[in-house]
Amino acid sequence: MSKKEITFIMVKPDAVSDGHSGAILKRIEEEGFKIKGVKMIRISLEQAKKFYEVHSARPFYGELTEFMASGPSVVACLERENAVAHWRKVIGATDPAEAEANTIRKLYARSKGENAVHGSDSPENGVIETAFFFSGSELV
Ligand code: DAT
Ligand code: MG
Repeated sequence: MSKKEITFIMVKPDAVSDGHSGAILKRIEEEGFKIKGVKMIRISLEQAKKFYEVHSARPFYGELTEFMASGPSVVACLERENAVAHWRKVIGATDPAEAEANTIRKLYARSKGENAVHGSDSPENGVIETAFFFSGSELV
């Protein structure tokens, strides 16, 4: 039996602005995730730069961090068996043009840069990224 795991996810500013937050939260519940914490926030440019520091040498870093600070995002911590891998499967490839049918990015993303949602890439980062945006008392 595999153990429950947490992942950190975001509904990015494009999907919030395009009115997809509700559909994405519904999909989260349909996929069997427990929502341990959720809130809408406007990420600052400083937070975006720190969150995506691993990509700081990439040519799209400026565009990415400015986009993430451009409007409200929904941030959440989700729990499930294999939460990290399952969420990555549900969201699909980074570029919506390459994402499988019915994945969140295929359904809702605008482009590779404005791609609707984030998901942690490992269980370790699920914990680290959750702690970046949530205090203990904000998680159930
Ligand atoms: P993912 O979000 O699928 O984990 P990633 O970690 O490689 O993808 O990149 C983080 C974000 O950076 C991604 O969601 C969108 C943006 N990004 C990645 N590659 C890009 C590119 N070639 N052009 C523009 N934005 C890009
Ligand atoms: Mg990533």
